[in-house]
Amino acid sequence: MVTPRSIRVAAAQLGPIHLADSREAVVERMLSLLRKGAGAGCGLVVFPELALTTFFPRYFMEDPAAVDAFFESEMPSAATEPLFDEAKRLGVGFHLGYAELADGRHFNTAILVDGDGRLVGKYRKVHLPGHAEHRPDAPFQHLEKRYFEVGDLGFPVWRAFDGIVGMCICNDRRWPETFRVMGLQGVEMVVLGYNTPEHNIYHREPPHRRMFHHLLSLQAGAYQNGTWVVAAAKAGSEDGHPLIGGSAIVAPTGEIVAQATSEEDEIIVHDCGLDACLDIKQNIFNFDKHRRVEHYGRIVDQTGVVLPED
Ligand code: CDT
Repeated sequence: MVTPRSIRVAAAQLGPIHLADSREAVVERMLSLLRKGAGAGCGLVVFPELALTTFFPRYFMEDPAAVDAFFESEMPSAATEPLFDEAKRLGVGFHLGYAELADGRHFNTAILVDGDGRLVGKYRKVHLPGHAEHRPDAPFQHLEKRYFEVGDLGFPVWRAFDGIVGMCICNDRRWPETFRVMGLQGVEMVVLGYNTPEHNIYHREPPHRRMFHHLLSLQAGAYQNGTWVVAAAKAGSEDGHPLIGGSAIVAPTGEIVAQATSEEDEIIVHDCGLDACLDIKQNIFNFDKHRRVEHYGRIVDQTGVVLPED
C-alpha cells in the first residue's frame, strides 16, 4: 500500500521588528513560534523574508558599514545558532529569510533546513522591487535595488520533506514566471516570506488592494502550477511604517486553507497532502500535454513591452 505523503506546515508570521530590536530578541520570538509549530505537530515552519531585522530597505544609508550591519556574513550566525539547535532538537525543519553578505556580495536570501538540521537549499531573490537612488520626497524608501544584487541561483527545487519544495521571496510571488519555472520542475510546495508595505510609494491605492494582490498572486501561482504555497509575513507597524499581514497557506486548487488574523507573531497550520497536487498537474495544467512552447518565445527573448507598429 502506498502511504499518502503529507507535510504539516506552519507559516510563522512575525509582528513588527523595530530598529532598536536586537537579533537575539527576534530569535527568541522565533524560537517561541518554532516551539508552537512543533507542539502542533508541524514538520516545517516557514519564517518571513529578512526575518532577523526591521525592513531596512526603507531607509537611505550612505555608510556601507551601516548597511552591512543588517547583513549576516555566516549562517548560522552566533545570534541564529539557537534557532538551528532548537529546530534540530525538536526535529522540525524551517525556512528563514535573511540579508546575506557573501564574499563582499549582498543578497536577499532564504534557506531551507530539514528536521535533521541539514541545509537543504539556498535561494537568492531574483525580482528586486523598488529603486536604487535616494528619493528624498517619498514618505519612505524601497531601496532593494541599492542594497542587493539580483539573485544568481535561479529557481531550483529540492527533494525534501517527502516532496518537492521550492522557495521564492516576496516580490517574486507577483511574477508568474517564478512559479512556472518551479512548476516545470514538479514543485509541490513553494515556501516564501514577505515584507509588503501597506502603502504603495508609486501611486495611491487602498490597503485592501495591497492584500488582494498579495493573495491573488499566491492563489494564481498555486493553481496554475498545482502546488501548495505557504507564505509568511513580517507584519504590523515597524517604527511607524505599516506592513500588511495576511500570512496564508494556499492549496493546489488555489483555495486559501489557512490565514493569519493578526499583525503580530502568529502561526497558522495546515496538513498539506502532497498528492492533492496531482489532479491539477495531471489534467488542466498537464504541461507535457498542453503547453505550446512554440508560441511562448517572447517570454524569454524579450524583457519589456514591444508595441505593435502604428
Ligand atoms: N519586500 C518586497 O519585495 N516588497 C514588495 C513591495 C513592492 S512595492 C515597491 C512586494 O512585492 O511586496
